[in-house]
Order: sequence, then C-alpha cells, then structure tokens
Amino acid sequence: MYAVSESPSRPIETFVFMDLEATGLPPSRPKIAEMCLFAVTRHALENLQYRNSHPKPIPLFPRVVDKLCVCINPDKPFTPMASSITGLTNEMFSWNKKQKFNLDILHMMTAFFIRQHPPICLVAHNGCSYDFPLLKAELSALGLSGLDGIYCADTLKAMKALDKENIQLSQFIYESKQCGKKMKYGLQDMYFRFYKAYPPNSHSAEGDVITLINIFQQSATDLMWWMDSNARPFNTTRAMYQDSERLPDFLQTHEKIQQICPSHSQIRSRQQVTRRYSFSHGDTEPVARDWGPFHPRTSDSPDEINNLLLLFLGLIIITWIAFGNSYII
Ligand code: DCM
Ligand code: MG
Repeated sequence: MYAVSESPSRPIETFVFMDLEATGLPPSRPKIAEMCLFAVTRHALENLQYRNSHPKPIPLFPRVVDKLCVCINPDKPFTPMASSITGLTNEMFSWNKKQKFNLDILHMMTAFFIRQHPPICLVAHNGCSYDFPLLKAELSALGLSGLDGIYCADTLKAMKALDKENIQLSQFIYESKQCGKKMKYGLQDMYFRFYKAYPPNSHSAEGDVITLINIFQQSATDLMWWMDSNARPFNTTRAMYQDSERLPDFLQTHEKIQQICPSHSQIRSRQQVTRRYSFSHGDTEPVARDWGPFHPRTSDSPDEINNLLLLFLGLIIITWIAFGNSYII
C-alpha cells in the first residue's frame, strides 16, 4: 500500500499524455471506447522549438514521440451525449470487429511503458476525476491491481494550482480578471486562451492528447516542476466503480493471472504473447483465444510436453533393460 503523498523520488523523465473516450460519464459506469497515449520526454519539453508567429512564438509539437492509440469495443451502449460528442457508435465497433478491453491492453501498455525512460508519469486533463479512475476500473475488472511503478498527474489540478500561485499563467489570470469572467479550465477553453482558436478533433482520444500537449507546452517548465512533487502512484487511484459482473470469473482465476502476469512492470516475452493467437488456415483473424488470463497455463507449452514424453520414454527403456536382463539371467 502506498502512502497518498508518495511522489517520485527523482524528477519525472517521461510524461505519457493520455486521453480516454468512453460510453458516458459517471454514474453511468462508463466503459472505455478509445485510449491514446503519447510519450514525451522531459528533454523534449525542456528544449522546445518555436515557430515565430505574431503576437508571440508558438511552440512546435515535439518531434520525437512514442504513440499508442487503441479502439476498444466498450460492449455497452453509448449515452446519446457521449455518442454525439465523440461521433462513436456501438455499431462502428461491431462492424469493425473491435475487441473488448482485455489483457492485451495491459500487455500493450506495459510494452509501451518498458520502452520509456523512468520515472514515468501518466498525464491527463481532469485525470484524477475521470481517466485514471476509469482505467483503474477496467483493469480491476480483469483482476489487475493497476500499473506498477507508474505515476499519474492531473493537468487540470496542476493548472489551477499554478494559477493560484500566480506562476507563468499570470498573464491569463490578469486577462480573465480584466473581463470579470470566471476562469475556465476545460481542455478546449485552455487551448483557446493560448491559441485563440478552438482545437481540432475534440473528443477523439488522439485529438485531445494533441490538444493537451499543446497546452502543456505553454507552461511546460512549471507544470513539470509541479508534477515532480505532486504526481502520485497510479495504483493509489480508486476505481470509478467495481465491475461486479466479472468478479466471479476473476475470483476463480486470480492465481492464474498472477502466474501469467506476476509483475505488470515485466511483460512476457514476445514469443509468449504471440503464442496466444492461433490462426486457422487462410484466416487472417485471431481465433480460439484459449490462452488468456482466465485459462489454466499448465501443459500448453510444447517444451513441457516434450520433457514429459522424454521422461516417459526414459522410464520405458529403464524398465525394459531391467526386465530384459532378468529374463536373460
Ligand atoms: N462525456 C460525456 N458527456 C460529456 C462529456 C464527456 O458523456 N458532456 C464522456 C464521453 C467522452 C468521455 O466523457 O468520450 C471523455 O470526455 P472527453 O472527450 O472530454 O475527453
Ligand atoms: Mg477526450
């Protein structure tokens, strides 16, 4: 169990910007429909390049970025509002044969994180109230504790805190106070303050991540400094809800998941992951997913079967020699 205040012991090296699209808002127990992660290093954020445009230079989007964007069949109806703002429908996921949130998502995330320089921090706008608890709920439904060794931080909280301390964003506080307006911290509003236009591709996971990075770049130094002392372990996040429907499955198979995934900071070898898929002849789709977390992993390895056969053969030979010799004697 982590103490709530446990922030990274050294400066964060990789900021993984994340956005989730889902079937709705709490309390509708939303399910994830799209997930996008962009990993940007501290080095890139500390050495921004600028395009000279009036009235002030605009930071260029970092050039060296790892990206992971996944469509996930939410297997739950979108609320009309969620469908309307995201442009996503349940039919789209079934027509395109998209899979549900399953252990492969964790494998993808783990492989993605392993390639980043630690400490790693997930960054999401309003992440503490929406994205982090939602991701935790989906992971918990699979019987997984979370993302070991990964920190998380909320840009909405950070921007509010920095405003309060009157650092860097003071110019915008001044502007908004001038107009007598209340500060708005929504992703689109923040983008408008900096770029005087609304961001493209709002409410798509990738579009929102790009918008978030654009905003972050405007006060990167202060935001990184804030996150160094205010990021907390992702695993301290409380799940948005408990998926009671899948709990019995999980209870039966928890030990098997631990066998397959003893530590989430270590992904199984590529060989093992690919062995999960068996392709029927002439079929390009993965079939018979019987090597998942909810199935025993006892004698599925050809190596283990070979060893057993060799042992059996050895025993027969020894018996034959012993009995054969006794007959001769
Ligand atoms: N959402 C919603 N209704 C809103 C705003 C958001 O149902 N008025 C849900 C659907 C979105 C998810 O929240 O996919 C994430 O929001 P955003 O697109 O702002 O990241
Ligand atoms: Mg979004």
